[in-house]
Amino acid sequence: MTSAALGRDGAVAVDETPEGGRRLSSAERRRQILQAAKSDYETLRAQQKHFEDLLAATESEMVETGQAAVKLQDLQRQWEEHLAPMRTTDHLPMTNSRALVELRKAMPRDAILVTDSSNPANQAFNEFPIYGPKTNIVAGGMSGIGFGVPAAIGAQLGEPGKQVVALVGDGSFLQTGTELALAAMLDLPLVVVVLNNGGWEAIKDLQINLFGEDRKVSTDWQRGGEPYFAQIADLARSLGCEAERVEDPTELGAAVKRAVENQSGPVLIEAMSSRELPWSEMHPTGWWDITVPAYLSNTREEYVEKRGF
Ligand SMILES: Cc1ncc(C[n+]2csc(CCOP(=O)(O)OP(=O)(O)O)c2C)c(N)n1
Ligand SMILES: [Mg+2]
Repeated sequence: MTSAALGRDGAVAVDETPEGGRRLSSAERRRQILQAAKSDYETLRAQQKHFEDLLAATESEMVETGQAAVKLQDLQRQWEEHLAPMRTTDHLPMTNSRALVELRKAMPRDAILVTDSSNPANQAFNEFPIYGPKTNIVAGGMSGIGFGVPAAIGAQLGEPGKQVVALVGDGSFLQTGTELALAAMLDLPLVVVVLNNGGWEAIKDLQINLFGEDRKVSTDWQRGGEPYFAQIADLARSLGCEAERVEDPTELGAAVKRAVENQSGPVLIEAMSSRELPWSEMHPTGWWDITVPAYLSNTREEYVEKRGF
């Protein structure tokens, strides 16, 4: 018996078994396996198509019979119920959900909302009703902090007849907020609402939830052991904007209305918002895929379970 070999030139030596039966060369075996896999794949694709057709037929039946609308209304009701406690609370500092409710009530219906990144943007995405096309500009999946103010300046220049409102976190504002100098020079009647919670709260909450309370790093701004807050309204005034700070959520709507009425130049509202869990937590609607190291075994197990794969 000689052994089968695939030569460098691709030539295959075929062995004979002692009984004289022909043994397959490794290339032939590989070919057979690939052929079988291909045929399995084709069967699966055919089944997938079959189920897709069934699903589409069921969905259109649900739309035609009105069941889909009923289901959507029910989901919407559940969502509103879930949001209600954080939307209606008078807790100080105010929750983002409450701020969004007050902002929506005070903003003209056709105003353009420009969001930045982090919790203010993600919560607006999930919680803030948008009534018409082209009235919400977002940073998209890249979600780079600092998008909001420059994008809002562009939107206000592009749509001089509409009110543009930027909604920005303090950490995001500190990246590009100095561009308000340009808005002041151009007398743009832009409104900027900054939710100031003294830190990079979304990242802080992530650090706490995934790694533990003792693993906050640089996100919970402090100076001399005390919480640190940038004086955002003062900074805006120094650049030539009108500005006010609001601490009580019941006063936010009136402040936004004043800002919208003031068409002589940019107005900034600094709304002091929650920096501690659970008040600072956004309502999760998806999965932020941040790996938990194996040495945090309990947290990791929970993470893997919630991730679902
Ligand atoms: C350019 C860039 N750097 C870092 C990040 C990561 N990041 C996402 S949210 C966030 C914190 C933003 O803080 P803030 O705007 O104050 O919102 P908060 O989470 O406090 O509500 C950071 C640093 C990012 N999205 N983009
Ligand atoms: Mg912040």
